[in-house]
Amino acid sequence: MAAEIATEKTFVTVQEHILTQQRDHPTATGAFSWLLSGITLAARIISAKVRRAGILEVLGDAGDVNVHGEQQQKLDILANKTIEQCLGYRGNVGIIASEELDEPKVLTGSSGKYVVIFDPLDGSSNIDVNVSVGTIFAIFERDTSNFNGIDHVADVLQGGRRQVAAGYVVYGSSTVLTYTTGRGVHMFTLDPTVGSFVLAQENVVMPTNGKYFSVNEGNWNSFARGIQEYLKWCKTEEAGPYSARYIGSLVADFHRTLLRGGIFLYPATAKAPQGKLRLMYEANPIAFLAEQAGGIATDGKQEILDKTPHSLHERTPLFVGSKSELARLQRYLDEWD
Ligand code: AFP
Repeated sequence: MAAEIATEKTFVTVQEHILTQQRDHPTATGAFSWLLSGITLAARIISAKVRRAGILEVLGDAGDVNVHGEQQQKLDILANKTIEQCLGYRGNVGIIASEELDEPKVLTGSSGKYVVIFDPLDGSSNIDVNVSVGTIFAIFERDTSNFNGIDHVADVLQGGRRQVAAGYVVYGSSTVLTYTTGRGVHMFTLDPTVGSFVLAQENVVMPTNGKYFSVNEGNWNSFARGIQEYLKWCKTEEAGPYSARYIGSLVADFHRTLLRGGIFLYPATAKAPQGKLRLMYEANPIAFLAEQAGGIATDGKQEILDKTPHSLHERTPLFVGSKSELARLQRYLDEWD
């Protein structure tokens, strides 16, 4: 009995999981696993910083310089730097691009075969009120075929279907990391006592339908008629009615949608006629995860993953969730177009 306990496997860390997944990959060299472990390291560091956000803020009240004589920085800038540093050491990340950087940044020369695009701290305006925030990332193989010799914007502008991995970290009541390399969606919880992400759920499947709709209804007046009619239907007896859930932090809203099903909508509005969310580091990675979990993401006209990007920071409407919900929404959009 004692021997059984000693050999029994009690948990799988994210590093082990990534290595196992890559081992089955015919051309794997280990470089990709090394890159992903850079992201998980950054996630642990950012998680620690987010957990101390209130404390850092108090220290910052003394002025711009804290009691240690250090310059106070906004948490999203710190998160950006953390990811940049963790990926910089890897040697195989050629270029990074992020919400916090105007232009893509070259980390290593031709040896860096990957491009990592990320939103370091999505929903950061929620930190002050202690609401969940997150990090979102998308990884591509570097494509220099469009390099114009001046900047690297063109060589990072790849369509969502070319992502080789994507994921997010939600800094919520616990810190959860979810990733895909195109072979299912896997979820890990950070065990703060040992500092490791431990496997919580393998091959996550989004429920085929769900009774939640998630949208900022403050923008109701500028929603297209099809969206309004769909949302009206969600509130009917025939629908259930559905329950409304909206956190205002994409990672947290998507995390719930992934686990519970339903639909998340951020349509075009008068204030954001192209939509508010960013294609390259919000919609694309979320769409890849949704598809791998059996859901779908569209902009109301086409699948997010089929969109051709035109600029690094471009915005898009985003509708993501259970396939049956998206199909119903599409019927309303088509009817009222
Ligand atoms: P912040 O990073 O400025 O907090 O924005 C968060 C976000 O990009 C995304 O995470 C939310 O889904 C969306 O904005 C919420 O936008 P509204 O406040 O307009 O509903």
